[in-house]
Amino acid sequence: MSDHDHTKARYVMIGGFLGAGKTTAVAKLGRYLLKRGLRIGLISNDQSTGLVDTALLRSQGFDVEEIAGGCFCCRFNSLVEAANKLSETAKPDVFIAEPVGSCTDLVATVSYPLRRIYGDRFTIAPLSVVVDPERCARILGLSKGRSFSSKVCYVYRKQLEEADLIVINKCDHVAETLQIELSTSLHKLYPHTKVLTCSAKSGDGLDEWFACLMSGEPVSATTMEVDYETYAEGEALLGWLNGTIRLASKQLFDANTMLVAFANEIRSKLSDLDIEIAHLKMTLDAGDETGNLSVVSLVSSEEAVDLRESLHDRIGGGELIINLRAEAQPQLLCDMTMQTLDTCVRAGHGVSTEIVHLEHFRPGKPEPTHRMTVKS
Ligand SMILES: Nc1nc2c(ncn2[C@@H]2O[C@H](COP(=O)(O)OP(=O)(O)OP(=O)(O)O)[C@@H](O)[C@H]2O)c(=O)[nH]1
Ligand SMILES: [Mg+2]
Repeated sequence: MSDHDHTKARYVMIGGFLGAGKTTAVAKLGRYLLKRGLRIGLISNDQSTGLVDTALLRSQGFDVEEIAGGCFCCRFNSLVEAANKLSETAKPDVFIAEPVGSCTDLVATVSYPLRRIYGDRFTIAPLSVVVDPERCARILGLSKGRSFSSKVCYVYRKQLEEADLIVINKCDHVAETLQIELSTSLHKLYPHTKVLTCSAKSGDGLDEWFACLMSGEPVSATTMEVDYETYAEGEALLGWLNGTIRLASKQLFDANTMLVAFANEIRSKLSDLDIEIAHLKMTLDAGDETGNLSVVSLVSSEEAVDLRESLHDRIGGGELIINLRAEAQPQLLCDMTMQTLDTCVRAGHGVSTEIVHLEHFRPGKPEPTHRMTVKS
């Protein structure tokens, strides 16, 4: 921490594909910095509103500003406004920002512009790109299994290419042989990029990564070439569904079991249609004074559902947030999810449902506010 410039706030961006473990890492980094006496401000981001990540981080006691309705690069001014807003209240020493998981070209569209325009206020940390080892191994062709089509993989590879730090996450979950194989491949493909290995869940390897974030410099000697047509098409192959649904029941029910069953049913339906899930995440907030949530995640049609947080008691209702991103038509995702909600939650658990907010779409073509190259 000795290199930390106390006159300027540090801007840390934790990128990586959908479901890689960014939010889990953001929460860990937040706690790591708080323990060291630094003030932090968190910024979450999505193409739409009703965000699981914001709900999850707030439930853990963090102050979070949310930029909804577009990615950081396209809403650069909102990013600066969010930072200003946090500066008025929390006065952070460190901003931790999580960009949308289907976004790339963040160095040219966010890091450089921040440094050029607001260099008197921010120091920019190296850009981390977090990877899920199983997803990454499939995309690099090291292992078999359902993956995405080539244009989605283009976006994935561009994320890796621009990273200052590639962070192989979830090492508690995969065999060491896979970690080594992946690390060797990534070193070969991106020889100038530092490759780290960690588990955001267990905490292994995080100190080394976080120390790099606080003292390291961005590397990026050249600007990455990006074909914005392919990028836009790749991003738009992913369908997005964001829904907020009010649940109520005359009888108390076990929300944890219900959410897991609901997620399993969605997985099985999408799997039958040969659709790959990028990330299905849901929170159920009972709205009681404990602030506890039930949270589930599913990061591939081939993975198991992860109950990340549990409600301690049975509940009589609450607010369910659903964020689903998968390579499929948004309308299909929406119809299938609502139908499953109906059979699995309403009929299966005797819970009534009321839609508060529901939208499904494909992300629009990225049109960055700024795009600055090394030489500009
Ligand atoms: N086993 C294991 N699971 C992890 C680890 N880090 C994250 N996860 C799980 O991976 C899933 C996705 O984690 P998130 O932190 O929400 O991922 P994200 O990158 O923020 O996802 P998006 O915001 O949708 O792009 C959740 O089920 C997490 O519990 C890890 O180190 N080990
Ligand atoms: Mg996240």
